[in-house]
Amino acid sequence: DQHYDPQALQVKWQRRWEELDPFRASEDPADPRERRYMLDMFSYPSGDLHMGHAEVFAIGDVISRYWFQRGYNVLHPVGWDSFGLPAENAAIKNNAHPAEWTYANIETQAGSYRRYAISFDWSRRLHTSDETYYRWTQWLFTRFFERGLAYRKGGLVNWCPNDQTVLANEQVKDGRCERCGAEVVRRELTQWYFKITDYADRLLDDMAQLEGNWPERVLTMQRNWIGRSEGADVDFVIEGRDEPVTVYTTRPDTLYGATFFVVAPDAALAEEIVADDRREAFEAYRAEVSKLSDIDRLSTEKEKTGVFLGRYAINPVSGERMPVWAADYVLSDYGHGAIMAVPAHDQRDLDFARAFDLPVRVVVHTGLADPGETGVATSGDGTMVNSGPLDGLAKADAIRKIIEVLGERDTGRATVNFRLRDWLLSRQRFWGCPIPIIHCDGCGEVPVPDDQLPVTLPDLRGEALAPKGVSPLASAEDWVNVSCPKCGGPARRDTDTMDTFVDSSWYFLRYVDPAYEDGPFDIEGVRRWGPIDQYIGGVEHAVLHLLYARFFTKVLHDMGMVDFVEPFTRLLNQGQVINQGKAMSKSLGNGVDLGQQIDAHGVDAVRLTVLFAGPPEDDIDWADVSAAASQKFLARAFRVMAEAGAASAPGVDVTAGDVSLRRIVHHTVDEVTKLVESYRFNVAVARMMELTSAARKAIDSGPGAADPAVREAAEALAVMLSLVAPYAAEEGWERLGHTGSVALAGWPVADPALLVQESVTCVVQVAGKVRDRLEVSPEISEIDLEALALGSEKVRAFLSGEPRKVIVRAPKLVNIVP
Ligand code: ANZ
Ligand code: ZN
Repeated sequence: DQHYDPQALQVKWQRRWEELDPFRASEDPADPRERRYMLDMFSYPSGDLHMGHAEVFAIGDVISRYWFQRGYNVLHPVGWDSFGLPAENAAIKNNAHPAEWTYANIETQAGSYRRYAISFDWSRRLHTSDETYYRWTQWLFTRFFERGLAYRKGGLVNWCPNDQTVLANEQVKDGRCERCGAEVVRRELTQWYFKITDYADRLLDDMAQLEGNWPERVLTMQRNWIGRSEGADVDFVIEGRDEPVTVYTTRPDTLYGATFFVVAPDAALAEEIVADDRREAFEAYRAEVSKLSDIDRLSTEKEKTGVFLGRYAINPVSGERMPVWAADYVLSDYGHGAIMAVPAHDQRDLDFARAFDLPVRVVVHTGLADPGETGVATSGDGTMVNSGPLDGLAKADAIRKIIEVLGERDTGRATVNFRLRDWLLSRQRFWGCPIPIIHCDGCGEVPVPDDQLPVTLPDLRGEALAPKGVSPLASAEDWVNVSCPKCGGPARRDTDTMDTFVDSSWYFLRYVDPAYEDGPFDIEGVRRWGPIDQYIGGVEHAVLHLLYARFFTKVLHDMGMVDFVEPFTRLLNQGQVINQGKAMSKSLGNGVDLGQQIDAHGVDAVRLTVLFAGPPEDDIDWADVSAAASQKFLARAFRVMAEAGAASAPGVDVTAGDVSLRRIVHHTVDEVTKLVESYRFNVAVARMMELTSAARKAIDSGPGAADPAVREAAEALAVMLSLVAPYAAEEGWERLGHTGSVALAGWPVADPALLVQESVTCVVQVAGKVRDRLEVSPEISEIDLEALALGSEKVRAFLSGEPRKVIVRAPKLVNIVP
């Protein structure tokens, strides 16, 4: 029976793979194979796998299976990022425990991964919500705490009113909660932070290692997020205040153009210096501003607002008195929360100056019209004017000079600023890793001793988990009240849980041995396997997970626990699967269900469709592709393998096979190898399709199914196809008379002798009569062919001087009109 029945093959081969277990990474020290570590971003168990998973895991699987075929010792593990809000919300709704929902979904997804034939090493499976895992998340937190890298501070934080929890800056997208879309508000809270800002320079500098191996747009996004800027701190005396106030500026060269001074309304300084008769107006203004997000405040479109504080600052070089204002476009947590305003050369300052009738003074002559009249600030380079000792200088020289002048008087210095803020990690939700800290009135923040980890979650369920603005853990009195590990006195556990991005910041290290008990990960094992050779996932993690994981790796490097500083050597961002030109969504009703696609066309056809649709980075519009056509191709490929298998046995002398088919086979192998290496899977699939057609033709109207070249073609096809369509490939391989999994058959090698171009015969005519026959390459260019024909002795004998016309039809014909 040569009929291709995908569903029957799925049942058969899933069972066989359980027995064969072909994808287990070897830890045998005597194993001579080179190691490779392949990782797909692990999934959140929110339900069954969807089309997005179908794409990312198909891509990762091709690479991983290719490495297996090439004889590497491959680590390709699977796990779940299994703490998080959706489980908790489901538990509240169904009066259940989040673990029930979570682990049920994990089982569903595990079954789907198996069905989808991903080459995982199932023996290394992990879940971040397991006690055996989060014990070590807590252990790492404690180490960070000891190193001063985890600390608590009060301040304004982002609060999602819907999820009733704080969010990290990275989780706020355009002023909204990255998860639920609710508008984020600001709240004054004391929270735990990781001191990622200590690593800002290294996070930036080490990107040099990633250049060319990570998508440029991810590097750019991280660079912008870290936001290194070079400038100067300048000290201004405020009349009536002893201590001068420092501002950060990237344009110290424009110091003589400063005409007013602005303080963030929410900065302590504003409150402190506001004059008595301005206090009422100021406080009303501050209350208004507290409702705004940073995005609103920084928007250049927003109308400028502010209040005069009734005080004056003194320009340290010109001695000029400048009014001090409070305005929302200055943020309290960037630089020093105060600025010198240079309206002529900064657009926001200019907008503000025009709104409140403040002076505009040009200090950089650019040749453009006066900003005071046009309303357009001139921020480019030019020649300094109205600037005392700076007059006549260009920007770079003026910056150097003014820093020198300020330095002599000790009123300023060159400095570097970062946009990056510390990572707020506390969450007021239940289903996460408890923060292993005990608060004692006498001893302060005391970490739970390592031998008492993990601090497990109290047993709460259903209604008890409903968001109340404080962590549900706080209501578990028995759990909260403990004795201080230091003094034994009464103390309370920290009741917040960690951001789930903490869990995913180190999971890739745990995979080496998820059952490891002597630390968060097996240091020796990570030395053998790390860093990850290829990581694959969505671009939505560009400044979230990927930044955090890089930070953790650097800290662990400093602790002497890993010997690399970058965890992911290569990164690939897959595109999205969309439908009818739009992201799939319930409201649009354009969702495509992975399970239904698989039921209709089979796993192989779905995988092939995803890979054939285009380069892995591009979006796939499901309306433009055809899983039915993929299924038809697979049926054709399967028939070739089955017919070849029925007509000959393994081990035939292929050198006796039909040469023209053999050339095609070896060309295909050569090309598919290069295409897979460069991740052009869609073109690789196209080549496999061409090989299938060539083999079909050889069977039907060539040397026939028994020809050794047909077997050679079918065997190469089975191995190459195993990357894309594992079920059809396995069955084909078996039909071809082989035992064991095709996944480990070994990648075919192209014979260089068969890659040499065949020659074709070119006929050269003079005045319509054949005068010579030339053996030429089928790829010869028209110019080369013409030169060759005109150079022929036999042809020249019929020509007297320059021909009137030469018609070239490469590679077969040259027609010369004398
Ligand atoms: C004077 C000046 C003149 C500025 C000029 C710019 C152009 P980046 O590059 O993002 O670091 N700034 C400083 N602290 C601020 C804060 N807390 N809130 C809002 N703005 C702040 O931006 C640095 C520039 O942003 C600084 O340089 C300052 O304005 C402003 F022609 O100082 B500048
Ligand atoms: Zn104590």
